[in-house]
Amino acid sequence: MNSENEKIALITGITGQDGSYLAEFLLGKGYDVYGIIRRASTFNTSRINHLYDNQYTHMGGKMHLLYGDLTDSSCLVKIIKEVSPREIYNLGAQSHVKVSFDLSEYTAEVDAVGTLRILDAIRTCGLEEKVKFYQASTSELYGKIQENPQTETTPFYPRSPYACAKLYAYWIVVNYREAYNMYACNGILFNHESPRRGETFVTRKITREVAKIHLGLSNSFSLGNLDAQRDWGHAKDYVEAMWLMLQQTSPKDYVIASGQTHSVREFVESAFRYIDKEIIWDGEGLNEVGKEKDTGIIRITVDAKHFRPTEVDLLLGDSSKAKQELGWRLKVTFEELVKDMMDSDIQLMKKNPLS
Ligand code: NDP
Ligand code: GDR
Repeated sequence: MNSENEKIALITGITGQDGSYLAEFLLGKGYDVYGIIRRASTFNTSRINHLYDNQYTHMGGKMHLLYGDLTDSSCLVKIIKEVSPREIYNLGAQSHVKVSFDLSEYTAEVDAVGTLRILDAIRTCGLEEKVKFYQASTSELYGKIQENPQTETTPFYPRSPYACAKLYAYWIVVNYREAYNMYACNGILFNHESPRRGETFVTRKITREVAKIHLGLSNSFSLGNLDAQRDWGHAKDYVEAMWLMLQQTSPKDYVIASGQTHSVREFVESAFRYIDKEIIWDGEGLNEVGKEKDTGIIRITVDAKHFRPTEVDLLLGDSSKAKQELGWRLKVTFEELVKDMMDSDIQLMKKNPLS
């Protein structure tokens, strides 16, 4: 099936933040999009329902969902054989850094061996010369920072089971590119967020909590390390970079980042500024508390349960290579990102205050 059409993409992790934006982007470019979804006890397609239920996409036969899992080699072979994609975007992962300390073996199964499984499935189907492969690599590879800002040549020093698994995935992509001449790229993406970001990542946790405070539904919440610094961009901008990497004449690895870094504390301040409140900070480490400047009613506490056994203190990426070779540009600024997430969470909380 599909052997003549060049615009066929297969996405693992289509139900996630990036998968949903990438599916939208590719459908907009006229692709047939196939997505692998996991069986779950409840619906897990809320981020893509608007695409799947849309008469111009699903009903037009452009969007297809198939059950599968990165831990199951035979299903990957079957899907790739059936779909015969021209581009594969491997976004599926156990993507939470802190959770990876609790689920270390599973994280390795999905994020490391899962990548190997999909590369081998491409070869088993004899498609290594036809398929272009994108791997969702990460700035977490840099971990304990060796140089600032980080580029494609900065040494890696992973600091979590998640990052160690992604390190294996990074190198197996490079190895298969060199060994089998496959068109396979690593996008080393720095943190990117959006209103569709999972609720347990720090930016979304903050925008949800500040939205509740704005609507009078809460007056406190807790965080972990306020000093961690991240290079945050908008997911919509970053999925375009994934596609651009697969449209080149030769496969390479690229850093995608905003080129600015902000602490978790600064993200909190920015979210409160959006609702016209100022937070003042007092104390240090586990004693640190943020309070609303005028009344002190709002309190943000630091709780040890959110700390990681090993932390990545600072990330700051340099995307010069992507700008020069891919023509990629960041469109959404840090302040616009916070605004987009705050607007969306305020609307969501108004509709469903218990969410
Ligand atoms: P999400 O956590 O939002 O989405 C992860 C996706 O992977 C979900 O669709 C999830 O399915 C799927 N998945 C999880 N386990 C499996 C499995 N065993 N088999 C198949 N699919 C599975 O992540 P993001 O969208 O934020 O990130 C996409 C990718 O990019 C990930 O690989 C992540 O590690 C990487 N990355 C993300 C960055 C970011 O800042 N967002 C930065 C750099 C890299 P389900 O919905 O069923 O749980
Ligand atoms: P990260 O994202 O680990 O960078 O991985 P996350 O938002 O989880 O943490 C960012 C930083 O915030 C600190 N932090 C907290 N984090 C969470 N989740 N919850 C808290 O309450 C909290 N308080 C402080 C963390 O310690 C950390 O320093 C994300 C994921 O999307 C990965 O899949 C991806 O590879 C990287 O980004 C790039």
